[in-house]
Amino acid sequence: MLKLYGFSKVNQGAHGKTRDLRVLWALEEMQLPFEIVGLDHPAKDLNSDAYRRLSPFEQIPAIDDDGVVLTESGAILVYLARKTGKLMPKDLTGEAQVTRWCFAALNSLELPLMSLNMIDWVEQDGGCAKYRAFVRHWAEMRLPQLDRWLQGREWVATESFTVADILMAHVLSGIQDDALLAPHAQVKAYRDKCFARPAWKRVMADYQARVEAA
Ligand SMILES: N[C@@H](CCC(=O)N[C@@H](CS)C(=O)NCC(=O)O)C(=O)O
Repeated sequence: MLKLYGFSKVNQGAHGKTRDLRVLWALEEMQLPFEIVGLDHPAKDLNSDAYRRLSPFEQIPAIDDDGVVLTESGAILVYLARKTGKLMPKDLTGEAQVTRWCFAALNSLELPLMSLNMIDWVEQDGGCAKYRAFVRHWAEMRLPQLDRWLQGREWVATESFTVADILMAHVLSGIQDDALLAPHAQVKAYRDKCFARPAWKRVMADYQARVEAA
């Protein structure tokens, strides 16, 4: 049985946003049976020798699928899609488009959006104003570009919902400043459409009931 290492307890700020949700969402969409191994972040469960052997950076998520051990949410989702034949086309061209948009989500979008959040987490007194303005401009460039790409498209990579949409929607959910997203109607509508999926709602309800906020 596939094991997913996810949080059983995590700090309040990260609760409901953690990357194990990407894998949980994919598993729910795919209706693939699995068991959750819950780790307590404040109790340092991620820093044990046993967990480090699975996850070199001591992070969530990780999977152990009968001996296939993987970390990195993007790699896990592509593996699950190939294993099940779901949420990704089976032909090389379709698979390449999905891979392209997985990388776009985790690199071109997540990097500036996450960097902006990090500045705001640590910087309360405006001391990094110049750096923050630079990073915000970086984030601001990507969103209209994505908005343009989404015009006339239902999903980001192919005509059907794929694992790339899970990653893209989850990355976009990290936007903390509504003003950043507001001008980009296509991106907002796309994000809302992804999170309206019944599989996501089931996953989130289970997460809220199961994962403790510290
Ligand atoms: N690139 C990794 C990032 C994983 C990651 O940042 N995980 C966070 C939770 S969302 C984590 O485990 N943080 C705990 C820590 O670093 O101590 C992925 O996409 O899976």
